[in-house]
Amino acid sequence: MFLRDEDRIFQNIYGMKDRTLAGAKARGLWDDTAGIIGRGRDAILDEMKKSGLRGRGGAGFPTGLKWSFMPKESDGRPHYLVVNADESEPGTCKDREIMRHDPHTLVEGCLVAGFAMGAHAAYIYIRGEFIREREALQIAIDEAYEDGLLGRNAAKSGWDFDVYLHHGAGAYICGEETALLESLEGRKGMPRLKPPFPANTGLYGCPTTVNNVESIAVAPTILRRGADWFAGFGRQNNAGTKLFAISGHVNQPCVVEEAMSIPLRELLDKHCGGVRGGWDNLKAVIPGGSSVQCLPSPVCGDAIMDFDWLREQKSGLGTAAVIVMDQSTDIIKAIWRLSKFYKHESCGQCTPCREGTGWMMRVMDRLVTGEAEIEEIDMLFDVTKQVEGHTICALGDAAAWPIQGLIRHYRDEIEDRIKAKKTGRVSAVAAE
Ligand code: L3W
Ligand code: SF4
Repeated sequence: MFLRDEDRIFQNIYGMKDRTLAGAKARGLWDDTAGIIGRGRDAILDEMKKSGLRGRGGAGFPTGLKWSFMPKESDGRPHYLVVNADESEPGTCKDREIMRHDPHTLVEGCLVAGFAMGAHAAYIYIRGEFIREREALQIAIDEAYEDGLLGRNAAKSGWDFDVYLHHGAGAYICGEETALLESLEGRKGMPRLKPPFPANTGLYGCPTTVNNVESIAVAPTILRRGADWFAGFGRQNNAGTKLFAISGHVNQPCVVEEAMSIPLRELLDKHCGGVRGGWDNLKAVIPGGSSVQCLPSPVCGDAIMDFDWLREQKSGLGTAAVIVMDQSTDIIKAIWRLSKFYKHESCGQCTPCREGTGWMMRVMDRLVTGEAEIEEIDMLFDVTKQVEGHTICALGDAAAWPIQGLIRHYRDEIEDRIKAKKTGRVSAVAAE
């Protein structure tokens, strides 16, 4: 069964309705926010844990649990909520739609989440290229202040709360939570070692929770409609509704909110008009942004779009950006392009990533043109294993995993290209 319209949290994701405060209120947002806050911090944390919401930015960490890491007793340091709106994962454009068309879901979410973690301020760190989204969000923040929903005694809740918008400058690594904090503090965006986790030592050395836009924006509706309602969608440990951003070789690319654990095939057929040229024309799908292994077409037929099913396939839900590739795709070149991206975006701070991303890209250069030796395939796989798990942040893993997926599922294609090149059967594929 597909998600019913009335069960969609984002009622204006396509911008067909009024995105102003008046429109947001008409859709039920900001309805008795003071009442939600009046339940108290522990009750909100319990409800969020019970809902089963897992972080929507890529890692899938339980949101209620994360909020509960914030110290309960004050040691004099302010607490901060930081919203990661630096949406830069290739293929990912779901948070953009929230901020562009339904910004009050996020602004109200900041107040509710901020209260639950004892914060009086939220910083929203928005991707620098998101000019229109920044404008829409700032308008929503200004409207909320004018209406008494932010500031002193926000929404008449008795809680003082401010929201600040800060824009990035185009570095993918600033989407990594600790690099984001560095950047927010005015330094170069380079990840910090964890632990300490931000909940203990975050922004300006104070307790901080960094959450993805979608994770925060869904919170008020969960608290209004109840944890059981949200947990009723999806499978155990994979609860709720989820925004999927589907791009590539489908007839109608889109962003859509669906129930977690929807079969991939249903997602593509119902919302995207199916794969271009039909299901039999499918070659591969990257189901969770660029930082996971792809699924080859025989696996796609059974694919369930949630954290656990995709993890079992050594892939991942990541940001739920679904990149569909049909038979016309040069899969080696597609993955090579990602290698080039990660090489470019590595901050260079740790050796396995700085050197490894360069190594991987250079071998991928030769695989694309077929100029590599067969033995280099295993060597490349070995390099990915040297990078994976040996770096300060997840960018190293993210660079390694797509290549591992390529070798795992398309070794024959790589070998065929190398052999064909040696026998002069193919001309070199131009590397852009
Ligand atoms: C306190 C502990 N806090 C974990 C917190 C931690 C973080 C969250 C998840 O993201 C993923 C990667 C890709 N005490 C804690 C704790 N936390 N243990 O929980 O932490 P972690 O380390 O599992 O993941 P991460 O490094 O935050 C990496 C995915 O993100 N990815 C996606 C990028 C997405 C974009 C975008 O455009 N939206 O850039 C890229 O790699 O799948 O698994 O908050 O502090 N004991
Ligand atoms: Fe920087 Fe890469 Fe190390 Fe992350 S893994 S800290 S991006 S060098």
